[in-house]
Amino acid sequence: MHQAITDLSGNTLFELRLRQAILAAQHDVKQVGLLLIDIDATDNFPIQDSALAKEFSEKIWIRLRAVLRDSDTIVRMDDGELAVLLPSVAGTEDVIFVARKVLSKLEEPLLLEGLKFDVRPRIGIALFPEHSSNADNLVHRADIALAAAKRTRNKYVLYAHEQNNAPRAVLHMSELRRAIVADQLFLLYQPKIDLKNGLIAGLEVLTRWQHPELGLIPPDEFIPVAERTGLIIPLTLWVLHQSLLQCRAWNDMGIDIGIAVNLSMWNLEAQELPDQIAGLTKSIGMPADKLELEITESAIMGDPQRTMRTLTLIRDLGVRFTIDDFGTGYSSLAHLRKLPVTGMKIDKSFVQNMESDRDNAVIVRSIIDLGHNLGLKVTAEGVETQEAKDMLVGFECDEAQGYYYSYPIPAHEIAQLFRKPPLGPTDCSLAAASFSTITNGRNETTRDPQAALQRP
Ligand code: G
Ligand code: G
Ligand code: MN
Repeated sequence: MHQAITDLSGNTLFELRLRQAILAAQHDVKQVGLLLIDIDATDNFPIQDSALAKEFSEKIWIRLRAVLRDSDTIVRMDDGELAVLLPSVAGTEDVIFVARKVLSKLEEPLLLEGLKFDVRPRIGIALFPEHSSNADNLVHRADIALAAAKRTRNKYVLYAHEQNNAPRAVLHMSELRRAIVADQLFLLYQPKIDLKNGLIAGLEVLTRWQHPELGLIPPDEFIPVAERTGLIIPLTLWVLHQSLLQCRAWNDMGIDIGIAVNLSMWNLEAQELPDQIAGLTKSIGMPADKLELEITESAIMGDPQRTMRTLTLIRDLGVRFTIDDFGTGYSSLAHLRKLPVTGMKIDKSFVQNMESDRDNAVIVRSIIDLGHNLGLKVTAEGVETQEAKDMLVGFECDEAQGYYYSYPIPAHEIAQLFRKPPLGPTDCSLAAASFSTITNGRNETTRDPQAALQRP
């Protein structure tokens, strides 16, 4: 089968099979499922080694065959992606089931010539006729879903019509309410690094929504819904509760670290928030100084007097405040001085391209000086490169956060970061150094999967 297919042009044969399947399904209540699979080149995979690459793709093929039915077609598309055609499925649940099966099979580490490689597949899913009424469009739809999977770093994404036109209009309040109750929300943590010693200084808590049909939804999409509908209040309490519990668990493991939770403007307008935070920290048994709250400039400017009262009450509990996305809002600097905040985070739009954009570098440097003159700790977010990091060190910035150090990652990976030698707080720049040796071709020394995990 492999031979027969690779001898033909993949895309042509696939088109034929797809049309056949669609014709058949038109006379049936069944649907046609399409999986587009992309296998991430793993960090240490020597792509130049064509013999090894060939063996790699053959092994992947064998794995796919092992979990699929004989009636399913696999094709390597011209752009290197693998397409799997499921000619007769009952609906989305069937296809997702197959996608999961494929993922868990493909994800087993692969041994080639005595070397172990991680396999990181991502799948885009589309169905006929649910997502498209013709073959061409179906492939395109699966491709859009695959792009979404890569973008959101989700293992699989089912095509949703809304992905075609950027903002998703269909997130409903009732669904979000259910999501909070039904544990569809989960938290990721992104380290903030102390630039003086390279150690993890704190963790920002970032919320994600795993929607049963739409896949992973980023906060940019559901937080506005939550704010419009008032659900931001229970959502934030859920986030605070879960992350404080997690923080407690880490502390019990000997990991001494604090968390930073994002708040919305609406949170600061709720009179109950100080009492709720006091209640949570007390019942969970976490000192309030392990909690930091990130608030945007616009949140504070909404109703300065009222928010000032709330901020002060919460600050008096021992909780710290940081101004988030600094530089994007319209804060009055005079007002800023009076706020009970201890830190500011420079918005990532200034930091991301500061190596090449002189204006941004000047802005970043000025914000750092401004922050220091106000007695604030300054954190740069969106640090993606070593050059940016080096510039920030030169500017005497206090902390850095960004993909250069780590993506937002699940709690268990945070614990592993801390478990790496030397014991105690993890040296993140050390993790970065061992990663770069991995990317320079085949790694002869010990490979550290945890170090590699944190970086693109
Ligand atoms: O993690 P990501 O880059 O997708 O976050 C996008 C935005 O969503 C950020 O501005 C972040 O502050 C915000 N965000 C993430 N989680 C939460 C949360 O739990 N509450 C609030 N209010 N905002 C959040
Ligand atoms: O607005 P706020 O600062 O809360 O946004 C934080 C979000 O920024 C995180 O959720 C994370 O997904 C995103 N982020 C963190 N580091 C980087 C980075 O280095 N580059 C980019 N593009 N986004 C980042
Ligand atoms: Mn933030």
